[in-house]
Amino acid sequence: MRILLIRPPRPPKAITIGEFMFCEPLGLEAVYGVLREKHQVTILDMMAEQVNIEQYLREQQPKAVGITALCIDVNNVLELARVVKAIDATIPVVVGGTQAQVIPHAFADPAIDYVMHQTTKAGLHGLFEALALAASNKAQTNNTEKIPGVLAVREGIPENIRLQKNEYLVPDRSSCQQYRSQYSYFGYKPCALLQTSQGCSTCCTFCLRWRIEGAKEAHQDMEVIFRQIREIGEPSIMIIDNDFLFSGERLEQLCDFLDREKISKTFLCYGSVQSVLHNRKSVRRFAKYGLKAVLVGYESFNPSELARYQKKATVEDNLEVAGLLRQWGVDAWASFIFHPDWDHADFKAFRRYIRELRPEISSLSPLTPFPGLPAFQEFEDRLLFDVTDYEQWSFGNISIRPSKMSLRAYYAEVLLTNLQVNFFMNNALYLVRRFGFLTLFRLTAGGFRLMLRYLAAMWRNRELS
Ligand code: B12
Ligand code: SF4
Repeated sequence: MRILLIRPPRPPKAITIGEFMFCEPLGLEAVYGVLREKHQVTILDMMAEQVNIEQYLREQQPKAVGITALCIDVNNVLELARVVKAIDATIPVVVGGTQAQVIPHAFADPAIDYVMHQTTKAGLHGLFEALALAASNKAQTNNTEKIPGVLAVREGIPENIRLQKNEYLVPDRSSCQQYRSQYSYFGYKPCALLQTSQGCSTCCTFCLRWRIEGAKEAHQDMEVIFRQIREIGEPSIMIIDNDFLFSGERLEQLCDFLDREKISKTFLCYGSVQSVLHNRKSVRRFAKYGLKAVLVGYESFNPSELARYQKKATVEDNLEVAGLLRQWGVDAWASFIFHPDWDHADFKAFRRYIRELRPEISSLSPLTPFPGLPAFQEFEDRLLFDVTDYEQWSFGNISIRPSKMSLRAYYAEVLLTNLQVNFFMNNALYLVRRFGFLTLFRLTAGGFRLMLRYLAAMWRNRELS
């Protein structure tokens, strides 16, 4: 069967990091890797390629369409599904991805046929074989209720669906060959993504990762990872595990492999403060084998906030790790969360702290209490928009009414902090030295567009102030 898998275009209003970069659609590549065993599959990445979708569908004539979705994509997905149905109402539309997993109800729409809320190899084959059979018999598919992870929209989506972890599926990166030169991670372009484990046992109250991937780390066999590294053509790889520095033993195995096979690549990864402290020797060795930047989730400058988020590191640990990484020639990129209970003094203290920490790049997001997370209950009565206002749930938007100042004043503080960080602290000299002028220009332009989106959001929300 001819299957078209689509990543929707960037939503017009959402405040996202997409202003700076976007990466390969790893989930769709994983689905492709399974389905191409039995079907003819194509990926259309609408973040990378602008197409007239009606014309494209007429030319490609898919017999089934699969669309991947994050929360911010819901409206785009529904719109795409309606276009598919307008062209040929018999083409089944299947939605998968994070949003299908965490809020499948978002896709209870006549234009959607199936929602895959848990993705496994067996489920993918089960569903698409049933669809292929129905297409060849020109009949409706009736026998999907026993397929694991599949919800048939016409039968209604039950209220209390248990969130279940997806199977680790090896992505087929050749599926996006025509787009690969566009995928980047901050200044690293082209850059591939790699996942070596799932889950996180830290279970921070504001984070979806442990809900999506499980509250316990599940590591993939290193041989599976080595095979992928051998195949990746890009000079840079971003490892997307919650904390790739977690196991000294695995770091050593990776370094041995890179040494043995004489592979020279740049590696970026997420890493925790505690892992750097525990595995100093191995992290330092990894730096010699290509580790160039660690994205550290510092989250706050305030000890009581760190405890409330269930972060195990202290403010002092944060400073020590920033120093160690710098000493080893590894950039410490920082991510922080703006808490809705900050007052003007907190914002000032935060800007002071970040100057002391001196991260080469910082990403800042307002606390977002996504439905289903412990933080949601805590802030439910202070939400500024509805749960179904999907595009707003970008993790870049201010979603909780501030308690210590007006919304307008809070927006101004967020803007000022973003301005300082993006244009003064994410220092231009560093960006030019590391990546060259073009990248500086690309990231600065992204910073401007992000500012404009904040200003537009501020304007839209003016009546809430
Ligand atoms: C790496 C990552 C990024 C990277 C790379 C993303 C990219 N490809 O461009 C960067 C940093 C660029 C990024 C950006 C953003 N991200 Co992000 N990201 C992640 C992270 C850590 C891993 C995602 C991943 O690749 N997982 C591995 C793949 C294999 O899993 P998967 O996509 O879920 O796919 C599986 C199934 O869902 C299924 N599947 C996927 N698609 C389909 C389609 C069909 C038809 C079917 C049947 C099945 C299926 O197949 C796979 C099988 O295992 C997740 C957290 C997490 N652990 O999930 C957050 C996460 C997905 N991101 C999130 C968000 C909000 C964003 C941003 C909007 C943030 C912002 N403000 O800018 C942007 C939007 C980017 C965009 N539209 O592409 C949220 C999504 C919340 C939600 N409910 O949707 C998450 C969960 C993190 C969080 N904050 O909680 N992100
Ligand atoms: S913020 Fe990081 S440490 Fe906390 S649960 Fe999420 S992935 Fe784990």
